Amino acid sequence: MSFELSTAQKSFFKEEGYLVINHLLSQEEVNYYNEVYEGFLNNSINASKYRSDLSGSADPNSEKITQIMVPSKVFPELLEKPLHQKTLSIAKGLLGEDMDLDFDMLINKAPHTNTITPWHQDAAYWIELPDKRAVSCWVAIDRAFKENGCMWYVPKSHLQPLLTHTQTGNKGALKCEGSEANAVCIELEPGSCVLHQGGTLHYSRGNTTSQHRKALITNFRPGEMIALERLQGVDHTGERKINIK
Ligand SMILES: O=C(O)CCC(=O)C(=O)O
Repeated sequence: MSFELSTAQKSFFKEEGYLVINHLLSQEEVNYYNEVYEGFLNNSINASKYRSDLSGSADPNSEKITQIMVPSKVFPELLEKPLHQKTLSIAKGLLGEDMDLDFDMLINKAPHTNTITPWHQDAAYWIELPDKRAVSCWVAIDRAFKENGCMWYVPKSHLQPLLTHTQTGNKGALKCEGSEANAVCIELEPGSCVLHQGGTLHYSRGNTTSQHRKALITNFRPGEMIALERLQGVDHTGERKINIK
């Protein structure tokens, strides 16, 4: 399933560090992901060993930001479906034909949990690799807007060195300095997506609405780099390894 990008889109991603692609998925496709997502959230698809609360809360009865790593390991049919196929094609178009799926994840902000995802650069979560090309594709399954926690990016931040990160809460998310003042807010319709580079500084506000804010994220890097990660035992199944400077 190939997905063509224009030269302007490729240049924007390279220069700004992020790129919006509207209507990646049809409504029918979004319905499929909603159903599968519901299975993960209510545990009828059992991914409990890959599930944690990104908020760092120690209370298992009040999950605020549900993070489920590697959903396609538990439910492999996802790999053949349009989201994985189209985002792989986009990753190849942006960063080269050697891009491959490194990992995927579900991140849901439950209603009225009002918990931010702190400012961070994804590369802070990763081991040092000689080839740093990487792209995350954040696909909105629900409409994403300011009040339920859409993504915010600092343009061109991927061109700067990695910032100092610290860990929040009980094995919670990493965080660094960042501000909405120099960021852009990316509101998305269901089935639309935003891509970002490994060094792009980003964050999301908490969910103050009465609905879920579900996102399905795929992450790609060169096949050779994935092989190097696996040799070092890194498979993104949930263990938090920190690259703190
Ligand atoms: O969904 C969120 O709130 C954060 C997602 C994120 O940080 C990422 O996809 O890298």
